[in-house]
Amino acid sequence: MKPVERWVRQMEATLRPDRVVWCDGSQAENSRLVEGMLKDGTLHGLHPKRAPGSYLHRSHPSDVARTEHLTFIASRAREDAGPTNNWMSPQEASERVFPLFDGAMRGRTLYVVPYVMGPLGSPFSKLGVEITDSAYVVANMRIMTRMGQAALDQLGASEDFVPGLHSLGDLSPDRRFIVHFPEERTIWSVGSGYGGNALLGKKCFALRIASTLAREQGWMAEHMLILELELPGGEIHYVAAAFPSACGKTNLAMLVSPFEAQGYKVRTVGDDIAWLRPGPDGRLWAVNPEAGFFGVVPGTGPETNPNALATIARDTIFTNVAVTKDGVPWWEGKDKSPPADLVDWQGKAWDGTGKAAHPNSRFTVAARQCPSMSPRWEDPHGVPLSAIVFGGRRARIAPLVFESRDWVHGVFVGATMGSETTAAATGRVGVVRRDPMAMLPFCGYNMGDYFAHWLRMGRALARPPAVFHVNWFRTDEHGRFVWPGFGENLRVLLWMIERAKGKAAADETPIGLVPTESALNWDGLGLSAAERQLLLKVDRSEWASEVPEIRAFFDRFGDRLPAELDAGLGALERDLAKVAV
Ligand code: OXD
Ligand code: MN
Repeated sequence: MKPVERWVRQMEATLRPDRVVWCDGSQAENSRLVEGMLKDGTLHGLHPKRAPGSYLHRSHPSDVARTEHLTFIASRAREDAGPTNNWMSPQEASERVFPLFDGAMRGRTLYVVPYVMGPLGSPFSKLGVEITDSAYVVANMRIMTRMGQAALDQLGASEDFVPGLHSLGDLSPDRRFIVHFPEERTIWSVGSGYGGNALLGKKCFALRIASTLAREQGWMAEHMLILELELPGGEIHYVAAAFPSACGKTNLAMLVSPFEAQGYKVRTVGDDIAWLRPGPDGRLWAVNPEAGFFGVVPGTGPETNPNALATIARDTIFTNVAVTKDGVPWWEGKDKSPPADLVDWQGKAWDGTGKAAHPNSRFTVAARQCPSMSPRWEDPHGVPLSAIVFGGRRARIAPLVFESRDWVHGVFVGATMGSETTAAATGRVGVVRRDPMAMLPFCGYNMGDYFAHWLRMGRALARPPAVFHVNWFRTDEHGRFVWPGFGENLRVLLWMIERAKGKAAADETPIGLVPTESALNWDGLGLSAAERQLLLKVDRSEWASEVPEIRAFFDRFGDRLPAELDAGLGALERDLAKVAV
């Protein structure tokens, strides 16, 4: 018996399903699943002409986002999970979590979902097998990964796969756990059908487990989009950018160039996860391990992201959006005025107050449907990076863009990133939290060790990408965003590429290199001089007021914090003080 068969047999004995189905990923299988879900109410059909091949799923109202407080790293030693992760001992997981799987699939079907993360046939791809009792999860995994027979063929009789056990359980948050065993490379998830908790290839494998594998094997698993930027004359650059959840990664990855006519083109490689490795040429190479997009729907409109709008025009699974009586999906930001006959995300007639679509409602759609995909998005070797960008959502403090002085300083900039929380995870929205490299909820091990790994990777790169920080979200005294964002973000990307090539002017500041006003193209934006200055301003006293909080954050890592980062904070503090006198 093959190792994967042995594991499925063992799990069957605990789960006790009525039926076992090995998924082949075919169209016929998907049609059967969809038919069943339409019958049992898991899916609702949508308008055959205005949303062809698309469906709506309404999740349980208590199961609409990632639940970080119920997400655990079950390493043998608590210190290996580190201070930013919830830790559960493997023993406690066996006693508290595993029993929730006992008989959990009685009366249900157990689906075996073999999948590949990364392009098929790429030397950097990895295999996973998810067991689930949710047909919705199967349908989503088919879009988000290379799922089915091809994965099973690639796996063969190998033991080298990440087993992931998922059951909806009773969907109660009291019995919901998402547990990762980094040493065993195993995932258990019970009590949630929500994407980030239940599609185990995504956050659980491609970030949390993959980050631990990457550290051992000398690569990196990051919460980053990857985009391709073509300059007039055909020169091509790739940029990877890390932003916390729901901060515009998908919009940036699918940016429509306002300067297309002049030969500046932007294409998409990935919108959420990047696996990075040093190449033989000393550069850092990036692969998107996913095959689809699981994106935030609200705010997706003709001005903000026309490429996403075109992508989701058909063959899309919508989760928790609103819908008209005749089945046209709708969400805040789709167009100016909501249709009259809307049913909200919970299936109730919408009275015009509150949100019609849930703020974390999602689309699941195949990447190949996106008109802006790069011809290299499935390149088995990936694409070489010219720049890495970190970004947060900050109403104050952070300027539009700055460049770090070198890789080590870039690691410091990433490690000290702060951002206001969003609806992508349950909990308060709009509170500033440290979210290093946008990996706070996704790093599968001690984040102090993760910083050390970043520093080590820099030493392995003869030609490292330049590292930047951006903030599209600075507001004025009336609380309005100053920077227009979306397509205009290209102007900032162009400054970065010029910097990476050793051109474009910048001013030294204590936090890094900020563009001189004339180095950025402001033409046609209609921004006043005061607005331009606000966007580029580095207010030393504001930054100084962040230092104690950053220090307290760093202190949590004790002796696992690399000395370079401690030194970086000391240098920042001294620089800020110097100018203040
Ligand atoms: C996501 C997230 O779903 O970051 O990508 O929450
Ligand atoms: Mn994400």
